[in-house]
Amino acid sequence: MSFYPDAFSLKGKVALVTGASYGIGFALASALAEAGATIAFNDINEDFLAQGLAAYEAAGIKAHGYLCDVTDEPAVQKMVAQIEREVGTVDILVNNAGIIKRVPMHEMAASEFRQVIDIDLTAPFILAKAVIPAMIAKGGGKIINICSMMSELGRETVSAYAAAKGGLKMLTRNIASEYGAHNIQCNGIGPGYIETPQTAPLRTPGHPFNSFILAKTPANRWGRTEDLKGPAVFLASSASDFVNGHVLYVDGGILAYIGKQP
Ligand code: NAP
Ligand code: GCO
Repeated sequence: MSFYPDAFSLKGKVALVTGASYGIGFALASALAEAGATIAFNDINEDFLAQGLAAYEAAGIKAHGYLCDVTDEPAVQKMVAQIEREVGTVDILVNNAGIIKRVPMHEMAASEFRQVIDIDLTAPFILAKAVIPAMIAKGGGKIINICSMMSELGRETVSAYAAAKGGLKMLTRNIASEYGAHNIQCNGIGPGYIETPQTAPLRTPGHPFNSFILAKTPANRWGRTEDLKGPAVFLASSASDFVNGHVLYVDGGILAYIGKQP
């Protein structure tokens, strides 16, 4: 096998991308499909699932869609078993589904905090637990957890999200540690500030956060979901077989930069 492009090929692989009807998940799944993977994805909302299937079809991708709440362990185990029957064993898991609640911590209800932790941290555990046994039996696999700037930094109003994404970084490292011997590589992608529905409230014209982020980003722009495609294919492919427990930040340089002088 020549190194390039074979090492980056995902031909014959099955990828499960959670929460991938649109946004970052859709872009990641599309990239994996373009590299040859067969795509399975889920959504918690039937209408969004249908819209996602139509969007994949419009992009020339035959994706397999499943209605599933990633926090519901029995439902996740049932979905993974259905994927194994209908598509094949999951070779690549991308834990993308996630939410954020922007509330000052002292005003946040514990139930809101728990909901963010449940979706952004407990669910990646549930999904990884569901796919790892078959990956071990198959001789290996890839798990990619979608982390965040908040895996490294805090800011006002995102306490639950930062706690979850910080935990997700350590869950990534622990899965890498516990299953590396089974040829399972678990890594993270830490997107910077990306133009998606999740950040739309921060990008309204004149919103002070918009100029703030541009001043904190050496690239002087918001990220686009396309910026995440190459890192995803790399971490899903055999080109990264000796990369394990790493979080690849795709942030335009935010974490390296003190910020533009006012
Ligand atoms: P988004 O536009 O809000 O999409 C999130 C997706 O997750 C939606 O498809 C949503 O489905 C799904 N989802 C939420 N809860 C779910 C559940 N319980 N079960 C199944 N699916 C569920 O978010 P995004 O901006 O694309 O972000 C995707 C991931 O990247 C998240 O983990 C986010 O934390 C992370 N991230 C985003 C940015 C950014 O700047 N956008 C930066 C760093 C990291 P519904 O639409 O049906 O609710
Ligand atoms: C926020 C944003 C961020 C991004 C992303 C940054 O309110 O600060 O939503 O959290 O979503 O996680 O990496």
